[in-house]
Amino acid sequence: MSEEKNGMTRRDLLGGSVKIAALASVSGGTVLSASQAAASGAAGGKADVPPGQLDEYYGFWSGGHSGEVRVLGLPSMRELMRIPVFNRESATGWGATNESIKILSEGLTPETREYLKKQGKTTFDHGDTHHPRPSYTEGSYDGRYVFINDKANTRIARIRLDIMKTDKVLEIPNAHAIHGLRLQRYPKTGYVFCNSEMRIPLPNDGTNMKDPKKYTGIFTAVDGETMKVAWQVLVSGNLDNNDADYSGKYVASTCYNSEEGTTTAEMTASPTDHAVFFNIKAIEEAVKAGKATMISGIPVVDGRKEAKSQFTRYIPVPNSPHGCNASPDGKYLMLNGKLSPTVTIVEWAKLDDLFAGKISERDCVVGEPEIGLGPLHTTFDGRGNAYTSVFLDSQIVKWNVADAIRAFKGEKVNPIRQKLDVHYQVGHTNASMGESKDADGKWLVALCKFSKDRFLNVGPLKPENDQLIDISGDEMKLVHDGPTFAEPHDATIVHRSKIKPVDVYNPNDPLFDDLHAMAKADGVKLGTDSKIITDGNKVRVYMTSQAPSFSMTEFTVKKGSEVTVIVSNQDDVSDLTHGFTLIGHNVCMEIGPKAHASHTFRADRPGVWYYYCQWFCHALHMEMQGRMLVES
Ligand code: RUQ
Ligand code: CUA
Repeated sequence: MSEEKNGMTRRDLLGGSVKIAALASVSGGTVLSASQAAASGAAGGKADVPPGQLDEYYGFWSGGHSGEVRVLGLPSMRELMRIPVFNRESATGWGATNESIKILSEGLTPETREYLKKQGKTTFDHGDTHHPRPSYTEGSYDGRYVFINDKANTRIARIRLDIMKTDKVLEIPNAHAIHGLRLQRYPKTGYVFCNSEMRIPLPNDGTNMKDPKKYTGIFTAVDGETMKVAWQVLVSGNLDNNDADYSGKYVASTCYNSEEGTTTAEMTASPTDHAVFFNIKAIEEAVKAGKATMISGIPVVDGRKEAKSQFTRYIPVPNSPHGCNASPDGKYLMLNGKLSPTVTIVEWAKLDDLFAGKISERDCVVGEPEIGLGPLHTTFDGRGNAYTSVFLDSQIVKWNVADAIRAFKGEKVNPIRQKLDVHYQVGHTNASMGESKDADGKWLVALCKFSKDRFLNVGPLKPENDQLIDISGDEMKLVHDGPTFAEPHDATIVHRSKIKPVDVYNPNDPLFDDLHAMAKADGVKLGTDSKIITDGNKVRVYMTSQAPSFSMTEFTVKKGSEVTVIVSNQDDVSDLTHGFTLIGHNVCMEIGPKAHASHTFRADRPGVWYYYCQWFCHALHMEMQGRMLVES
């Protein structure tokens, strides 16, 4: 769209013939698709996005233990982008540039930073992402951010959707393994709710490890604007997934191991566990009144079962519930049984009476349909139907919520509408717009943990299988198999009208504040000047890039210098990213249009070292290079 706005596109730069060829392929593609659609029948045709056409939805995909987030287009299921988050990423230099190191390290606790420093590190090199959630205003996606958890190193991160880059990373103190992550929906995000999955002693400093009965779970609310922890609640049991209501009053978490054991046998001994419901206002008031205990500088209230507080209520749910999903009509919360074949339906509106002591916990349950073996997650079509992923049966089960509630009251109705086989062992499932009040019931993805025989064999490590299902009609139809690398747990599907990314960076974006300050102190006009500043042992090399050259094709430093290369991309053109790769020095970075990026390294190897642009930018891209001369 803004290709026009910028006047020139990468295709223009590459030459007119490419543009003509591209236009020809667009019209050719449209003709092809019409005939394909006719040939492939109702469901298949709709999933087909011909060459040159844009998808209708963005999909934000977790990358699991790859540590990243991926952006897919739906319904084509084409992978559009990878957003490095907790991982070290080669193409963009994420985790190595000064700007990304700052983002990855500034939110760590002092204790973690100290530990990493002793290992010669500034941050962790990996993460385990599960639940990507786009921010809300009044229950609708507002296109500002996506938030994501890191189970491996107890962190959360925020991705800015205008540039599709991570801008904040925060380690959660007092917690251990952030798994469940969901957002406040009303009035807006607002809080990012984070579940500590593992129970630990507090403080966790080696003094009180022996008795697991004294360990505790903890629930965290982070302010999504400031990315600072707002408050925490001590809880009983291991927190799993969570979700918030559509009124801003309550948030809930499923818990397994209410037994508080440490072995599998101990953890699954009891036929019932619970979901814990948090009263946001009661917690906020206690924190405001100074009634919270400060632990690691964070106000913490006691919401454990035995504390019988006004902060929490524990609703008993059959064995080890996992997924926790609020329905888009704002009325219900589905607690998925995992070891029980049931989904437990809680009505949010009953919680006022529960917290007031007028009714008991199980009075909030208005339905408990039997779905199949191993229900994990539920999503919605906005037409009153729920879709539950069933792990052991390898199925997506469509059921009607109103009928499930009638059946619970004793009426003879079967809420199950259809059971569709998926391939195989499905974890999360999510429908288009299904996590928001704008659920539109068009598409559903089933994120399968095993692909087995569905793809060409690539050795012992197989891809996962993300399947696309058309749910627009009465019957679910499987339309696409999508192999993915480790390991999308969850995905959120957002209509493209909600997301408005830019094409070119604002050169004065807060992301570049440190570079502007440094350049100012050096008397350099960032983005314009080419200058070498020598500051004792430190050398700062400021250069610009404009296709197809760097403003500096040679610079000389003394062996042992600590060199910082700062590159400012002057190209103001959509899709015109440059790179800076320095041979033999572990230096590689992306510099987007009008962006700045910097990398610091030690020049310890006398000789000639070439640097080059690694991002294809021009017919003379190969020639975009220069030399660093290191004097002995
Ligand atoms: S939760 S399926 Cu994080 Cu189910 Cu993975
Ligand atoms: Cu600049 Cu390739």
